[in-house]
Amino acid sequence: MEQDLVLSTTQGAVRTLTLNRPAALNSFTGAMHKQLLAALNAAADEAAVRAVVVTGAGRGFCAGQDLNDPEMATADGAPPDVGAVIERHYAPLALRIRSMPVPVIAAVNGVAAGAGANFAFGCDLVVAARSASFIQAFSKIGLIPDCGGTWLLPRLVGRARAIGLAMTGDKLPAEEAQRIGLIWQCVDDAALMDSAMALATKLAAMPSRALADTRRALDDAAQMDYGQALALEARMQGALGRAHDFAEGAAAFREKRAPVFRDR
Ligand code: T3D
Repeated sequence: MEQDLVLSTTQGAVRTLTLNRPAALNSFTGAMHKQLLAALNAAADEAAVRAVVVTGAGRGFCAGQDLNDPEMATADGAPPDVGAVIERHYAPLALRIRSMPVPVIAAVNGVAAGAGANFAFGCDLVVAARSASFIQAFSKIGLIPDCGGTWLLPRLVGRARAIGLAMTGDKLPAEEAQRIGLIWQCVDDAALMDSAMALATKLAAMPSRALADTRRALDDAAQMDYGQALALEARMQGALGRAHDFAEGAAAFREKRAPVFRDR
């Protein structure tokens, strides 16, 4: 029987996905990648799901690639094709997170290392327990940041900090990660899941399509000059302006009532 390497629960409009290999700090195997991608696709396809929380079982969030995964072994003892593993698993995961039709919140309950850290940073908002930490572990084993790290880190914290974190591989405590703007919020350990759920519930009641387009506009604008970004805003705003949620939001404001959004 296939093991549940990713647990899926739903509370209201919030889907929580829990990485579930606690004995190996939820490090990624090929099998866990497949289950995670399937779970994200399922959440994306269900209209009733309006926010996703990802977290880890046990004391860790995710320790990156499982360095013992049989998928990394080659029959003749030759070096593994790490690039192929990235293309097969990490790039699709990073792109899936960034194209979700609803906000994705990482609730980082413990150490997030290597691709586990960059998987979290690729999410829309990162809430971390005070005891959690982030490690760009790649340099210690002769690799470069992956799972989007080379793109995400300098954009989140600037080149000086990005290269410092990536080259040293030093552990960055959650409080410091919040202080330098790498994550959204650091909270007491006991408050982690309540804080993440409160944030997810708030976002789930908001206009999902506009939130997903906000992510897309910020990502796309980062590659553009000012004029191109203004044109992008006009194009996207034009489409949103014709959609249900804008009419509903504006009507609800005028009528002094709570809006009911449905676009996705
Ligand atoms: O194909 C590719 O490789 C390309 C993709 C690369 C992406 C990457 O993510 S590369 C980076 C891979 N990750 C790492 O190098 C991190 C390795 N882990 C650590 O450095 C430490 O475990 C931590 C700093 C994350 C946590 O340290 P600590 O002292 O809290 O825990 P621990 O005792 O080291 O780990 C607990 C258990 O988890 C332990 O198992 P055991 O001895 O109790 O049976 C340990 O072996 C296991 N574990 C932790 N990380 C991994 C792992 N097992 C396999 N792979 C891991 N990455």
